[in-house]
Amino acid sequence: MSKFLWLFLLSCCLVLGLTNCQEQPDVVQLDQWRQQAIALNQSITETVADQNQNAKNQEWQVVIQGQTQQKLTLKLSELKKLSNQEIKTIEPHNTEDPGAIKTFKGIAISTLLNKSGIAADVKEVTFLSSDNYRVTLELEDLRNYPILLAWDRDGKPLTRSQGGPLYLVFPYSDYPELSTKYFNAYWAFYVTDLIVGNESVNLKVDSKRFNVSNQNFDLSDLDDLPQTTIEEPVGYKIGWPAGKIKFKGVRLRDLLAKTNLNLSDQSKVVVKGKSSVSSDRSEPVRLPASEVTNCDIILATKWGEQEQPIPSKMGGPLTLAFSSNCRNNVTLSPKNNQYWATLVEKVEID
Ligand SMILES: Nc1nc2c(c(=O)[nH]1)N[C@H]1C(S)=C(S)[C@@H](COP(=O)(O)O)O[C@H]1N2
Ligand SMILES: [Mo]
Repeated sequence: MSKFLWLFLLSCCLVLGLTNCQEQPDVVQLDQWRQQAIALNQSITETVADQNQNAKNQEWQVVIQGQTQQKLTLKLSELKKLSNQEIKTIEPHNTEDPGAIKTFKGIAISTLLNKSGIAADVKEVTFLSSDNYRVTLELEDLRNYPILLAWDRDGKPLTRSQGGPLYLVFPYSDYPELSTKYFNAYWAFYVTDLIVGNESVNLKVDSKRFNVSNQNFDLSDLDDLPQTTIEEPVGYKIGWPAGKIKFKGVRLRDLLAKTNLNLSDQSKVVVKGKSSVSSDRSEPVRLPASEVTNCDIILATKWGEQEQPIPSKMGGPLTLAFSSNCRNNVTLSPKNNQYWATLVEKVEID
Protein backbone atom coordinates (compact mmCIF):
# COMPACT_ATOMS: atom_id res chain seq x y z
CA MET A 1 0.00 0.00 0.00
CA SER A 2 2.65 2.53 1.03
CA LYS A 3 4.60 1.56 -2.07
CA PHE A 4 1.69 2.71 -4.21
CA LEU A 5 1.30 5.93 -2.28
CA TRP A 6 4.96 6.76 -2.82
CA LEU A 7 4.59 6.01 -6.49
CA PHE A 8 1.66 8.33 -6.67
CA LEU A 9 3.47 11.13 -4.88
CA LEU A 10 6.44 10.62 -7.16
CA SER A 11 4.29 10.76 -10.28
CA CYS A 12 2.59 13.91 -9.02
CA CYS A 13 6.00 15.54 -8.54
CA LEU A 14 6.95 14.57 -12.08
CA VAL A 15 3.73 15.92 -13.53
CA LEU A 16 3.97 19.10 -11.47
CA GLY A 17 7.57 19.50 -12.53
CA LEU A 18 6.67 19.17 -16.19
CA THR A 19 3.69 21.47 -16.17
CA ASN A 20 5.52 24.06 -14.08
CA CYS A 21 7.62 24.97 -17.11
CA GLN A 22 4.54 26.23 -18.91
CA GLU A 23 1.88 26.98 -16.34
CA GLN A 24 0.73 26.35 -12.80
CA PRO A 25 -1.77 23.49 -12.45
CA ASP A 26 -5.19 24.95 -11.83
CA VAL A 27 -7.62 24.03 -9.09
CA VAL A 28 -9.47 21.61 -11.36
CA GLN A 29 -6.25 19.80 -12.21
CA LEU A 30 -5.14 19.64 -8.58
CA ASP A 31 -8.51 18.31 -7.59
CA GLN A 32 -8.31 15.71 -10.34
CA TRP A 33 -4.99 14.51 -8.97
CA ARG A 34 -6.43 14.34 -5.48
CA GLN A 35 -9.40 12.37 -6.76
CA GLN A 36 -7.07 10.07 -8.68
CA ALA A 37 -5.07 9.37 -5.52
CA ILE A 38 -8.30 8.39 -3.78
CA ALA A 39 -9.31 6.26 -6.75
CA LEU A 40 -5.92 4.58 -6.82
CA ASN A 41 -6.07 3.66 -3.15
CA GLN A 42 -9.52 2.29 -3.60
CA SER A 43 -8.51 0.33 -6.68
CA ILE A 44 -5.83 -1.50 -4.70
CA THR A 45 -8.38 -2.66 -2.16
CA GLU A 46 -10.79 -3.56 -4.91
CA THR A 47 -8.24 -5.47 -6.94
CA VAL A 48 -8.01 -8.01 -4.14
CA ALA A 49 -11.78 -8.35 -4.03
CA ASP A 50 -11.90 -8.59 -7.83
CA GLN A 51 -9.29 -11.31 -7.88
CA ASN A 52 -11.43 -13.46 -5.60
CA GLN A 53 -14.41 -12.70 -7.76
CA ASN A 54 -12.54 -13.52 -10.93
CA ALA A 55 -12.08 -17.20 -10.07
CA LYS A 56 -15.74 -17.88 -10.76
CA ASN A 57 -16.09 -15.35 -13.57
CA GLN A 58 -17.16 -16.04 -17.11
CA GLU A 59 -14.99 -14.83 -19.94
CA TRP A 60 -14.07 -11.14 -19.88
CA GLN A 61 -15.86 -8.98 -22.41
CA VAL A 62 -15.96 -5.41 -23.59
CA VAL A 63 -19.10 -3.50 -24.58
CA ILE A 64 -18.98 -0.67 -27.15
CA GLN A 65 -22.02 1.55 -26.82
CA GLY A 66 -23.29 5.12 -26.79
CA GLN A 67 -23.39 7.07 -30.04
CA THR A 68 -22.56 4.05 -32.20
CA GLN A 69 -24.34 2.58 -35.19
CA GLN A 70 -24.60 -0.68 -33.28
CA LYS A 71 -23.91 -1.78 -29.74
CA LEU A 72 -21.14 -4.36 -29.77
CA THR A 73 -20.30 -6.92 -27.11
CA LEU A 74 -17.03 -8.72 -27.74
CA LYS A 75 -15.49 -11.48 -25.66
CA LEU A 76 -11.75 -11.49 -25.12
CA SER A 77 -11.42 -14.54 -27.39
CA GLU A 78 -13.32 -12.67 -30.14
CA LEU A 79 -11.06 -9.62 -29.77
CA LYS A 80 -8.05 -11.89 -30.19
CA LYS A 81 -9.47 -13.19 -33.48
CA LEU A 82 -10.04 -9.63 -34.73
CA SER A 83 -6.57 -8.30 -34.12
CA ASN A 84 -3.05 -9.03 -33.02
CA GLN A 85 -1.62 -5.53 -33.21
CA GLU A 86 1.67 -4.87 -31.48
CA ILE A 87 3.17 -1.76 -29.97
CA LYS A 88 6.51 -1.41 -28.28
CA THR A 89 6.63 1.17 -25.54
CA ILE A 90 7.84 2.08 -22.09
CA GLU A 91 5.22 1.57 -19.41
CA PRO A 92 4.74 4.19 -16.71
CA HIS A 93 5.31 3.05 -13.14
CA ASN A 94 7.40 0.12 -14.21
CA THR A 95 9.41 0.07 -10.99
CA GLU A 96 11.46 -3.05 -11.64
CA ASP A 97 13.00 -1.74 -14.85
CA PRO A 98 12.07 1.88 -15.60
CA GLY A 99 12.59 2.72 -19.23
CA ALA A 100 12.32 -0.88 -20.41
CA ILE A 101 10.54 -1.28 -23.73
CA LYS A 102 7.61 -3.68 -23.43
CA THR A 103 5.78 -5.34 -26.29
CA PHE A 104 2.01 -5.12 -25.93
CA LYS A 105 -0.46 -7.04 -28.06
CA GLY A 106 -4.05 -6.02 -28.45
CA ILE A 107 -6.59 -4.26 -30.62
CA ALA A 108 -6.43 -0.61 -31.65
CA ILE A 109 -9.39 1.40 -30.38
CA SER A 110 -9.80 2.77 -33.92
CA THR A 111 -10.38 -0.79 -35.17
CA LEU A 112 -13.12 -1.27 -32.58
CA LEU A 113 -14.75 2.05 -33.48
CA ASN A 114 -14.71 1.19 -37.18
CA LYS A 115 -16.56 -1.99 -36.30
CA SER A 116 -19.24 -0.35 -34.15
CA GLY A 117 -19.59 2.74 -36.36
CA ILE A 118 -19.97 6.11 -34.69
CA ALA A 119 -22.19 9.17 -34.99
CA ALA A 120 -20.84 12.19 -36.86
CA ASP A 121 -20.71 14.63 -33.96
CA VAL A 122 -18.80 12.43 -31.49
CA LYS A 123 -15.78 14.16 -29.94
CA GLU A 124 -14.64 11.80 -27.20
CA VAL A 125 -14.73 8.23 -25.95
CA THR A 126 -14.97 7.23 -22.29
CA PHE A 127 -13.41 4.01 -21.01
CA LEU A 128 -14.96 2.37 -17.98
CA SER A 129 -13.25 -0.25 -15.82
CA SER A 130 -14.65 -2.99 -13.63
CA ASP A 131 -13.73 -0.96 -10.51
CA ASN A 132 -15.72 2.05 -11.83
CA TYR A 133 -12.54 3.88 -12.80
CA ARG A 134 -13.02 6.09 -15.84
CA VAL A 135 -10.88 7.92 -18.40
CA THR A 136 -11.97 9.97 -21.42
CA LEU A 137 -9.92 10.38 -24.61
CA GLU A 138 -10.45 12.59 -27.64
CA LEU A 139 -11.73 10.72 -30.68
CA GLU A 140 -9.19 12.46 -32.89
CA ASP A 141 -6.34 10.97 -30.85
CA LEU A 142 -7.88 7.51 -31.05
CA ARG A 143 -7.99 7.94 -34.82
CA ASN A 144 -4.42 9.24 -35.09
CA TYR A 145 -2.50 7.01 -32.70
CA PRO A 146 -2.39 3.24 -32.18
CA ILE A 147 -3.83 3.35 -28.66
CA LEU A 148 -4.57 -0.27 -27.73
CA LEU A 149 -6.76 -2.35 -25.54
CA ALA A 150 -3.99 -4.81 -24.71
CA TRP A 151 -4.24 -8.37 -23.40
CA ASP A 152 -0.64 -9.46 -23.66
CA ARG A 153 2.72 -8.05 -22.51
CA ASP A 154 6.02 -9.56 -23.62
CA GLY A 155 4.26 -12.70 -24.79
CA LYS A 156 2.24 -13.32 -21.63
CA PRO A 157 -1.42 -12.58 -20.94
CA LEU A 158 -1.78 -9.57 -18.65
CA THR A 159 -2.74 -10.68 -15.15
CA ARG A 160 -5.13 -8.80 -12.92
CA SER A 161 -2.27 -7.20 -10.97
CA GLN A 162 -0.77 -6.02 -14.27
CA GLY A 163 -4.00 -4.31 -15.33
CA GLY A 164 -5.42 -7.25 -17.30
CA PRO A 165 -7.36 -8.85 -18.83
CA LEU A 166 -7.78 -5.62 -20.86
CA TYR A 167 -5.44 -2.68 -20.29
CA LEU A 168 -5.49 0.68 -22.08
CA VAL A 169 -1.98 1.19 -23.46
CA PHE A 170 -0.50 4.30 -25.09
CA PRO A 171 2.44 4.21 -27.53
CA TYR A 172 4.56 6.61 -25.44
CA SER A 173 7.87 5.64 -27.02
CA ASP A 174 6.86 6.32 -30.63
CA TYR A 175 4.73 9.36 -29.76
CA PRO A 176 6.20 11.03 -26.64
CA GLU A 177 3.64 13.86 -26.92
CA LEU A 178 1.01 11.39 -25.72
CA SER A 179 2.63 11.07 -22.31
CA THR A 180 1.85 14.66 -21.31
CA LYS A 181 -1.73 14.66 -22.57
CA TYR A 182 -2.56 11.14 -21.42
CA PHE A 183 -0.35 10.78 -18.36
CA ASN A 184 0.03 7.68 -16.19
CA ALA A 185 -3.46 7.79 -14.76
CA TYR A 186 -4.91 7.27 -18.27
CA TRP A 187 -3.53 3.72 -18.45
CA ALA A 188 -6.83 2.21 -17.29
CA PHE A 189 -6.82 -1.33 -15.92
CA TYR A 190 -9.59 -3.94 -16.36
CA VAL A 191 -11.51 -2.09 -19.07
CA THR A 192 -15.09 -3.33 -19.57
CA ASP A 193 -16.88 -0.58 -21.53
CA LEU A 194 -16.29 2.00 -24.23
CA ILE A 195 -18.86 4.78 -24.18
CA VAL A 196 -18.74 6.57 -27.51
CA GLY A 197 -19.73 10.24 -27.06
CA ASN A 198 -22.66 10.43 -24.67
CA GLU A 199 -25.51 8.11 -23.82
CA SER A 200 -29.19 8.82 -23.40
CA VAL A 201 -30.94 8.25 -20.08
CA ASN A 202 -32.26 4.71 -19.72
CA LEU A 203 -33.26 3.93 -16.15
CA LYS A 204 -34.87 0.69 -14.99
CA VAL A 205 -36.84 0.47 -11.77
CA ASP A 206 -37.29 -3.01 -10.44
CA SER A 207 -38.57 -4.73 -7.32
CA LYS A 208 -38.99 -8.45 -6.88
CA ARG A 209 -40.54 -7.98 -3.46
CA PHE A 210 -43.24 -5.64 -4.76
CA ASN A 211 -43.64 -7.59 -7.98
CA VAL A 212 -42.72 -4.63 -10.12
CA SER A 213 -40.30 -5.39 -12.89
CA ASN A 214 -38.37 -3.22 -15.24
CA GLN A 215 -40.29 -0.02 -15.51
CA ASN A 216 -38.25 2.13 -17.88
CA PHE A 217 -37.65 5.85 -17.69
CA ASP A 218 -35.99 7.95 -20.36
CA LEU A 219 -35.03 11.61 -20.01
CA SER A 220 -38.45 12.97 -20.92
CA ASP A 221 -40.11 10.62 -18.40
CA LEU A 222 -37.81 11.95 -15.70
CA ASP A 223 -38.28 15.57 -16.85
CA ASP A 224 -42.04 15.11 -16.44
CA LEU A 225 -41.61 14.33 -12.72
CA PRO A 226 -41.21 17.14 -10.14
CA GLN A 227 -37.77 18.76 -10.54
CA THR A 228 -35.50 19.62 -7.63
CA THR A 229 -32.30 21.64 -7.56
CA ILE A 230 -29.56 21.31 -4.95
CA GLU A 231 -26.16 22.94 -4.68
CA GLU A 232 -23.50 20.85 -2.98
CA PRO A 233 -19.80 19.99 -3.00
CA VAL A 234 -19.53 16.89 -5.17
CA GLY A 235 -18.59 13.46 -3.89
CA TYR A 236 -17.75 12.02 -7.32
CA LYS A 237 -14.28 10.61 -7.72
CA ILE A 238 -13.46 11.53 -11.30
CA GLY A 239 -14.03 14.37 -13.73
CA TRP A 240 -15.82 17.10 -11.76
CA PRO A 241 -14.66 20.60 -10.89
CA ALA A 242 -13.99 21.31 -7.20
CA GLY A 243 -16.37 23.40 -5.11
CA LYS A 244 -20.14 23.58 -4.94
CA ILE A 245 -22.05 22.39 -7.98
CA LYS A 246 -25.68 22.81 -8.89
CA PHE A 247 -27.60 19.62 -9.64
CA LYS A 248 -31.05 19.38 -11.12
CA GLY A 249 -33.09 16.24 -11.34
CA VAL A 250 -35.69 14.03 -9.70
CA ARG A 251 -35.83 13.06 -6.05
CA LEU A 252 -35.62 9.29 -5.60
CA ARG A 253 -38.80 9.43 -3.53
CA ASP A 254 -40.72 11.19 -6.31
CA LEU A 255 -39.54 8.58 -8.79
CA LEU A 256 -40.63 5.74 -6.51
CA ALA A 257 -44.00 7.40 -5.90
CA LYS A 258 -44.51 7.33 -9.66
CA THR A 259 -43.96 3.55 -9.70
CA ASN A 260 -46.56 3.08 -6.93
CA LEU A 261 -43.99 1.51 -4.64
CA ASN A 262 -44.61 2.22 -0.99
CA LEU A 263 -41.42 1.81 0.97
CA SER A 264 -41.65 0.06 4.32
CA ASP A 265 -39.31 0.97 7.19
CA GLN A 266 -37.19 -2.05 6.34
CA SER A 267 -36.95 -1.29 2.62
CA LYS A 268 -33.62 -0.56 1.00
CA VAL A 269 -33.24 1.32 -2.24
CA VAL A 270 -30.30 -0.05 -4.23
CA VAL A 271 -28.83 2.20 -6.94
CA LYS A 272 -26.69 0.52 -9.58
CA GLY A 273 -24.41 1.96 -12.22
CA LYS A 274 -23.00 0.54 -15.43
CA SER A 275 -19.77 -0.63 -13.83
CA SER A 276 -19.75 -4.21 -12.60
CA VAL A 277 -18.64 -3.20 -9.08
CA SER A 278 -22.00 -1.65 -8.42
CA SER A 279 -23.56 -5.12 -8.78
CA ASP A 280 -20.73 -7.38 -7.66
CA ARG A 281 -19.23 -5.71 -4.67
CA SER A 282 -20.22 -6.66 -1.19
CA GLU A 283 -21.24 -3.07 -0.52
CA PRO A 284 -23.50 -1.68 -3.22
CA VAL A 285 -25.25 1.69 -2.85
CA ARG A 286 -28.02 0.60 -0.46
CA LEU A 287 -30.09 3.47 0.84
CA PRO A 288 -32.32 3.06 3.89
CA ALA A 289 -35.98 3.93 3.26
CA SER A 290 -35.87 6.56 6.03
CA GLU A 291 -33.21 8.54 4.17
CA VAL A 292 -34.98 8.27 0.84
CA THR A 293 -38.15 9.71 2.39
CA ASN A 294 -36.56 12.25 4.75
CA CYS A 295 -33.73 13.82 2.80
CA ASP A 296 -33.17 14.90 -0.77
CA ILE A 297 -31.44 12.16 -2.73
CA ILE A 298 -31.51 13.18 -6.35
CA LEU A 299 -31.09 11.41 -9.64
CA ALA A 300 -29.38 14.29 -11.39
CA THR A 301 -29.90 14.83 -15.11
CA LYS A 302 -28.42 18.36 -15.33
CA TRP A 303 -25.55 20.21 -13.74
CA GLY A 304 -24.18 23.73 -13.41
CA GLU A 305 -25.68 27.18 -13.85
CA GLN A 306 -26.55 26.38 -17.49
CA GLU A 307 -28.33 23.17 -16.48
CA GLN A 308 -26.34 21.15 -18.95
CA PRO A 309 -26.75 17.42 -19.50
CA ILE A 310 -24.12 15.37 -17.66
CA PRO A 311 -21.63 13.92 -20.18
CA SER A 312 -20.09 10.42 -19.98
CA LYS A 313 -16.83 12.10 -19.05
CA MET A 314 -18.48 13.12 -15.77
CA GLY A 315 -20.30 9.82 -15.25
CA GLY A 316 -23.59 10.94 -16.82
CA PRO A 317 -26.23 11.02 -18.15
CA LEU A 318 -27.63 10.06 -14.73
CA THR A 319 -25.82 10.43 -11.40
CA LEU A 320 -26.84 10.22 -7.76
CA ALA A 321 -26.39 13.37 -5.64
CA PHE A 322 -27.06 14.01 -1.96
CA SER A 323 -28.35 17.19 -0.41
CA SER A 324 -26.68 18.42 2.79
CA ASN A 325 -29.93 17.53 4.57
CA CYS A 326 -28.80 13.87 4.21
CA ARG A 327 -25.62 14.43 6.19
CA ASN A 328 -26.99 13.27 9.52
CA ASN A 329 -26.44 9.84 8.01
CA VAL A 330 -22.68 9.37 7.87
CA THR A 331 -22.75 6.81 5.07
CA LEU A 332 -24.30 9.42 2.78
CA SER A 333 -21.65 12.10 3.27
CA PRO A 334 -19.59 13.18 0.24
CA LYS A 335 -16.57 11.65 1.97
CA ASN A 336 -18.11 8.25 1.42
CA ASN A 337 -17.97 8.85 -2.30
CA GLN A 338 -18.98 5.32 -3.22
CA TYR A 339 -22.54 6.53 -2.62
CA TRP A 340 -22.23 9.26 -5.23
CA ALA A 341 -23.10 6.76 -7.96
CA THR A 342 -22.30 7.52 -11.59
CA LEU A 343 -23.57 6.08 -14.90
CA VAL A 344 -26.76 5.12 -13.03
CA GLU A 345 -28.88 2.54 -14.86
CA LYS A 346 -30.99 0.80 -12.27
CA VAL A 347 -32.94 1.38 -9.07
CA GLU A 348 -33.98 -1.73 -7.14
CA ILE A 349 -36.11 -1.94 -4.02
CA ASP A 350 -35.82 -4.71 -1.53
N1 LIG B 1 -9.05 0.41 -13.41
C1 LIG B 1 -8.20 1.30 -12.87
N2 LIG B 1 -7.17 1.75 -13.61
C2 LIG B 1 -6.31 2.66 -13.13
C3 LIG B 1 -6.49 3.20 -11.82
C4 LIG B 1 -7.59 2.71 -11.06
O1 LIG B 1 -7.81 3.12 -9.90
N3 LIG B 1 -8.42 1.76 -11.63
N4 LIG B 1 -5.60 4.15 -11.36
C5 LIG B 1 -4.88 4.94 -12.38
C6 LIG B 1 -3.86 5.78 -11.80
S1 LIG B 1 -4.37 7.14 -10.90
C7 LIG B 1 -2.53 5.52 -11.99
S2 LIG B 1 -1.32 6.61 -11.49
C8 LIG B 1 -2.10 4.25 -12.59
C9 LIG B 1 -1.32 3.48 -11.57
O2 LIG B 1 -0.50 2.57 -12.21
P1 LIG B 1 0.47 1.62 -11.35
O3 LIG B 1 -0.36 0.85 -10.37
O4 LIG B 1 1.14 0.77 -12.37
O5 LIG B 1 1.43 2.50 -10.63
O6 LIG B 1 -3.18 3.44 -13.01
C10 LIG B 1 -4.32 4.08 -13.48
N5 LIG B 1 -5.28 3.08 -13.91
MO1 LIG C 1 -2.44 8.04 -10.11
